[in-house]
Amino acid sequence: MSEQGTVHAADYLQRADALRASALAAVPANVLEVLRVAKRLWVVPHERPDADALGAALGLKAILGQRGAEVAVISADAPPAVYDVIPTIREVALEAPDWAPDAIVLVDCADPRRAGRIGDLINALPAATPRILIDHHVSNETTWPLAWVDAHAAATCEMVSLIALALEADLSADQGRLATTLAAGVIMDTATFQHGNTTPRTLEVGGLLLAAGAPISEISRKIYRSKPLAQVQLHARVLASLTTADAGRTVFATMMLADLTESGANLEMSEGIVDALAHVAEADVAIFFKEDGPAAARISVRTKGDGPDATAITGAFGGGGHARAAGATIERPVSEAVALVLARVTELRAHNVAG
Ligand SMILES: [Mn+2]
Repeated sequence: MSEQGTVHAADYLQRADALRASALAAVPANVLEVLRVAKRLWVVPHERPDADALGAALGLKAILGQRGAEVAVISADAPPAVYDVIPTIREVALEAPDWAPDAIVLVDCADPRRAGRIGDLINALPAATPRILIDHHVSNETTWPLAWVDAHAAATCEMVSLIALALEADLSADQGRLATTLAAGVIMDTATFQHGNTTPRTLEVGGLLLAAGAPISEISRKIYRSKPLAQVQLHARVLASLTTADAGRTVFATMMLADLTESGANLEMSEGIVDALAHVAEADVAIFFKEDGPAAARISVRTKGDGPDATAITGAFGGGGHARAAGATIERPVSEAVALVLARVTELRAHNVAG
């Protein structure tokens, strides 16, 4: 009987050997070569980083660290407290180190603009500094020559796990802490292997990380089923604003900044609300509107079944994401953003019927 959270060395080595050939086939050779030779790297997640961006960045730090490289993980925003589930989360820096990198790696996004103020630092580096991109977003249209974009990967952490195998790194290192770091991202982006983005390879990587010491069940509970009281109260308040449109096929809710202050919650505690909206069985589009100042709203969109492509909804407002989960920022007050986005969804539904 195997126990989660402990390293099962023989099982791990067998699984690593079984997956290595497909890892080597998947990771572009030019990306792998730069990762092999770089001695000092900056690894940068997108702004407002989630467990996949943080896990991928910190996982790469540990993997390249095994090869003797010095790696700084630099984030525009501090990691939300819920991601303390990642054992090395304190290694995230909010400022660049005093040394220049000989390569940078941008993870879980398409463009330095998504990395906020750290993206500006990347753009200011000498043009000769190699820039690597590792991402799984279908909306990624990068022109960087050193890019590995795999829209079939469930998570960037799935891709980084394959990079580890290709570089012959030990995913079971540090009593399973590295495996835990990468598993956090896979669990985040698949909702613990529940989303349709989960492939046989995702489960193989999950099995590999489990054998390497990741406590899958405990990570999932900490990310998805453990919340402070103020957060549950915030969710109750926001879900009370639930409204339907398009004859019930669209559900949406709004969160004003006053909802945060009055429930004693913070912005990161709104995580998960859009997924609760998506629970409505009769709806195939769920939209969560968050007030982001007097003239800005952030939207998170989930779609299912015959609902339109989520990136077709958010793309109209300069956003991006995946077919079933996407987001955007709209420079309008929430009430105007609601009207604009609902009109866009109705228009896409009409187009689907016509097309
Ligand atoms: Mn991701």
